[in-house]
Amino acid sequence: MSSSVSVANENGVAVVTIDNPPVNALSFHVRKPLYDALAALRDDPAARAIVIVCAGRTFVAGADITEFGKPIEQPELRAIVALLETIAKPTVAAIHGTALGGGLELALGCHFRVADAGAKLGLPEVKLGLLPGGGGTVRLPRLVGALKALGMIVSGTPISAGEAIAAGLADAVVDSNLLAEAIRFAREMADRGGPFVPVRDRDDRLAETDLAAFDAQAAGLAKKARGLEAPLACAEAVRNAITLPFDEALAAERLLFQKLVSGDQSRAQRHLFFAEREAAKVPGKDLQKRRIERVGIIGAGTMGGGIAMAFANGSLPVTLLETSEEALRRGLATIEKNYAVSVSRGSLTEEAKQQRLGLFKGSTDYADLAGCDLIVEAVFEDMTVKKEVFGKLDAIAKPGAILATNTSYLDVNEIAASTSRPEDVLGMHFFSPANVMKLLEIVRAERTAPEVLATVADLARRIGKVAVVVGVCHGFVGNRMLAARGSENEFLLLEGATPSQVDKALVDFGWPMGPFQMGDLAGLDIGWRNRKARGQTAVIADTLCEQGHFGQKTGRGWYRYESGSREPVTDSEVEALIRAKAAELGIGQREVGADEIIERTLYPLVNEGAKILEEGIAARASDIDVVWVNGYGFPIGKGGPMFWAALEGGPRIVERLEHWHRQTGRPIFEPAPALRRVAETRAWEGAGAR
Ligand code: T1G
Repeated sequence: MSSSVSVANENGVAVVTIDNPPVNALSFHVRKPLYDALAALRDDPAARAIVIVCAGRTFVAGADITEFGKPIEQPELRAIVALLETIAKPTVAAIHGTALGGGLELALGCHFRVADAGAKLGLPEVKLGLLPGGGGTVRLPRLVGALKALGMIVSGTPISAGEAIAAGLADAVVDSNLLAEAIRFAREMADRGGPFVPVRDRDDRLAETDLAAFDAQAAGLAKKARGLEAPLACAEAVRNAITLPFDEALAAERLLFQKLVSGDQSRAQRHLFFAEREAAKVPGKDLQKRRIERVGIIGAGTMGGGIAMAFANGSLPVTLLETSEEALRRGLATIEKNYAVSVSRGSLTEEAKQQRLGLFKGSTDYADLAGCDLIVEAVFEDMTVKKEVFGKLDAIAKPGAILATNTSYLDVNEIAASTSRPEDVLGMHFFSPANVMKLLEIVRAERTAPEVLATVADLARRIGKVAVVVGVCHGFVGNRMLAARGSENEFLLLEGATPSQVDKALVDFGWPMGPFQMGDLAGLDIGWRNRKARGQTAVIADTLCEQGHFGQKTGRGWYRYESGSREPVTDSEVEALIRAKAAELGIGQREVGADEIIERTLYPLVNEGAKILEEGIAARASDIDVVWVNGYGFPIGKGGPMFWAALEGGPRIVERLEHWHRQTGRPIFEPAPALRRVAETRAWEGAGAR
């Protein structure tokens, strides 16, 4: 036996235990002994039945993602599943935790699946730009039907044990003693006697498929793929399960998998999987994380209310502080309305809504925050106001409480320095709506203690956020790079592009929407206020704001919006305004192509990321990718700006930046030294600060 796979015999039932922390991934050092053990047990008369179970916190959570892109060592998962299906005696998968990907495919190779009540079962490969490559696209439809399988595989969303038994994926669900119950189940099956039909030979659920309905659902899902190949391949593979004999469908799945796994999109999405986990790691040995059991939020406006909901959604009691009873009432009413909308949409039960609302306590007295372990301020974005708040917090917060500012731009060092406890101060930059957006920039000030960072990074996971530790500068990582991405927008318009041409170029690249539509959504007045505060101008946007056109909220901005509609409609008056401004400035008009738009928006984005790396504001290039994919909608199939830049090729980006620098003389196009280094080494690692 090996340390990863062991076999015991429980009165005639063989128990095969997989032990490969942390998630029992099907690494080669698991697959080989597992195959050998099953081959031996197949012919072992002392084993009347076989149970496969996992040690640790979860059943097999998938193939070992770190093995992709390297030569495959035999036996592959497919061979193990094929072997399982030659076993005549009953085989049972005992599932706890998350049976995902190759883990669920292993379980599908068994005759039966017994799941712990808290278990989840799913095929999330699409999130890695893949499809189930161990037979899942051909076996799952045979148990749950093609339409249910299509939804599970294209979404990648796991289902609960209860849903699994209702769908026909699990054969029993137990509340406790999973292994004992699975052994008992296996023994009962052996006593009952066979034959035991392997999943591959079960066609009953497939026979009922309405192919037209399947194709209609698949077409609807394809519309949401937004340039991603994996969702389409998933649907094709499941359709093959319906229309082709098993072995042909299995062979087709293999070909589709091989194409995806070697493609850039899957490499990009696998890069993001590990990048997200790296970004939340805080360097430092044995950091003593602090207990966070009660959170205080100052400010019940849009951000404060959203932040409060984010913590309540993570089951943390929240004290919400406002300056007046009226403001507090308004804030709490908005929170209740938001939860009510979720209930009406079916994404939250009424019971869960009441449970979460029960976690809120309102107050207008700072003294009520004295018991909080973490206090986050989300007051007006003004340094004087922030310092006043932190002065009060310094006076009332208990020793060891973590004090966080939600500022988007202000200097967290300056805020920390205004307290007697700078080591307990940091930034927690949420993105609006804070109860929805995944990204949380954890802003590390100069004196923030490492265990404070580690505590907040851990807390971020608890409330379902994707955390990235960033340094202090204007706009930290995301918003600083956003400014770089948008710095040429008006120049492009003045030279001849229209807002819809710029937006289309970026949407065709894979963004959910372009910068002008995004501006209308967020409100043009926000940028206008920021520009005025910094003494900056934008000839066209400022004019729109002076005319009171702030975007969707006023019905007009870069586009027009029919009442009640969010659909942007080209506004001829805006285009006339752009032409008039260009004429005033003596700027000649010309065709501006999509390639130029990408070069003048996304190459400065990458260049600013390179500067951020050099300055140590981000520890890794992959951290920057995590920020942009989770906070700004950078297409996941391109892996984030820095991963994409490596695909584009540093030399080409440098060459084009130099071209636009010569054309315009604007510093935004001056290639950063780190970018030049990447152009030489083709890798960001080591491109940071020397
Ligand atoms: N392979 C390798 N490492 C993995 C891994 C995997 N499948 N899953 C997790 N890890 C590492 C992770 O990088 C981290 O490492 C540690 O385990 C803890 O993970 C053939 C082709 C299971 C829900 O997509 O969704 O099967 O940072 O921090 O929050 O058809 O991990 O500690 O060094 O995420 O408790 C399909 C991916 C693979 C599941 C646990 N399976 N994993 O979440 O811990 S492809 C998946 C997860 C496949 C087959 C196909 C989550 C989790 P480190 P964690 P967690």
